[in-house]
Amino acid sequence: MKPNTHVLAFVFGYALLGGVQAEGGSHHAAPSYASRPRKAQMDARCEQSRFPSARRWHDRADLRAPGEPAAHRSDAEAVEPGRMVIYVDDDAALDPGPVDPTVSDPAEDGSPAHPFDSIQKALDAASSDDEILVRDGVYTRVGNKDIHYNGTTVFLHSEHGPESCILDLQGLGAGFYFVSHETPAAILDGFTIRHGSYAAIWCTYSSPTIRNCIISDNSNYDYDGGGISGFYAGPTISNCIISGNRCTGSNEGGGIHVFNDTGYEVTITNCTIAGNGTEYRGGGLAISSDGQVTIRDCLIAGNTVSLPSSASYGGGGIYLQGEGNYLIAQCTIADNAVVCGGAPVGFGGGFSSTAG
Ligand SMILES: [Ca+2]
Ligand SMILES: [Ca+2]
Repeated sequence: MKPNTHVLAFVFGYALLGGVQAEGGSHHAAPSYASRPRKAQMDARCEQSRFPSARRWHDRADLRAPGEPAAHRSDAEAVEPGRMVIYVDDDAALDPGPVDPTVSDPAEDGSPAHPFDSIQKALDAASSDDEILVRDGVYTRVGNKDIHYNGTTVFLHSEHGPESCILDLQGLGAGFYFVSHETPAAILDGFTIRHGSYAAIWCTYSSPTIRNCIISDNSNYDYDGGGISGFYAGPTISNCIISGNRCTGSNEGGGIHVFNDTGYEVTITNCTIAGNGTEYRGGGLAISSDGQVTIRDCLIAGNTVSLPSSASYGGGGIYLQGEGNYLIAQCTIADNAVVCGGAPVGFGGGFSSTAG
């Protein structure tokens, strides 16, 4: 990261009503979770596998050719037969402690009949190319928070989307940690993650794919990024709602914060980033990048920088800095604010940038 010598190159928006509407007009499609008609396929594969143990049911060496990009995995239909599917459910029929991952089916092995009752157990049992399917329900407590991907490229997804599969962090900790050099092939798909006290998702030296998620009402009192916090990270975030998250003190990026260097690529598409806040800068999102940053087809609205003093920090909606290449296209940036004591102050209600 080169030191940024630019002095407020340009400022868009208004103190109270951010008015920037970037190229392409006001198009915004509400995020939706596309139902995927593949349960029958997966069940058939599971029957074939018969789940003899919690690990290593198949030789999966043939799943992907060497060097083949993992992008095809965004198409669930492209998941090849033989991929191991590991099931998670914390109120399955044989679970003696529903919604309590510390009281488990003694025969739990990740099979449809004996699913794990925490997501971490499934990840610990998974190989990189495995798929983890999380049944409907509310997930709490150990193993269903502070979850580590372990450097795998697991495709972890809910069965019916974020409205039906909720990680409630109960004000203690974070949801997911991508801290083991995960790549975009590590996919998190279709969860609500709420009430975290240490952001919902951390990406450190990692660049996962996060899609079809609702990340709401999380906070971060210790670091940047109330909802998603990225440090030397290049996450791909799509079809997500990031709302009601906040960080306090001198931390920036109420909804999303990413800091990175050259070589990283941040992509945020078709997301709603609304009602997030900070006391510093970047109420909705704050990005400091020397890499490539693309923000496209997003609604960034109703985010706030609430300054404790009259110091001039900006970017109620977006705050950008760094030497990176930024593309913001087809986004609506509206009704963001920078306020102090309830009065509009600072600069860049909608959008503030010192990016070079
Ligand atoms: Ca249980
Ligand atoms: Ca369930």
